[in-house]
Amino acid sequence: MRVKMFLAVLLLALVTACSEQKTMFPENFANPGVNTPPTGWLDDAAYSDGKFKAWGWAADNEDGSPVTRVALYVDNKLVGYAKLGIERPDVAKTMQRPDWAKAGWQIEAQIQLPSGSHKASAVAYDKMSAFTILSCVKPGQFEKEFLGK
Ligand SMILES: [Ca+2]
Repeated sequence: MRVKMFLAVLLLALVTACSEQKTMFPENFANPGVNTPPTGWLDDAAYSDGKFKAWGWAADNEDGSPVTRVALYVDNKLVGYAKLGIERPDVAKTMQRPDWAKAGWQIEAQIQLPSGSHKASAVAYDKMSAFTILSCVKPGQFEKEFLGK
């Protein structure tokens, strides 16, 4: 119970720390003609048996969820686009946006990586092609390190 509470508070703190994205909401409600880029998170990335996996969530103030596209990069090279629309009731609840319940995304891609450290990053796009490089690990960090084998 305490762990769940801690995780909920941690998630809220991380989300709140995305102050640049968060402060856009009230402005946008006041100016419905203004489009804002998506928000979200690269939760984790891993590599095993020649398969790269990454997952997270992304949602858009105007479009809700899922977003239009999430592109994944490894060592700054595009490896593919994530499967979208995965259920994330935790995001909808924490962000108080029922229309963000399908914000989850994930990707599995067969790629060859040498052993050692690699960096994954994800970019989410909305219908207007506004985009956000998703934070990972902590707000403002845009690359998730993982090991190639
Ligand atoms: Ca938008």
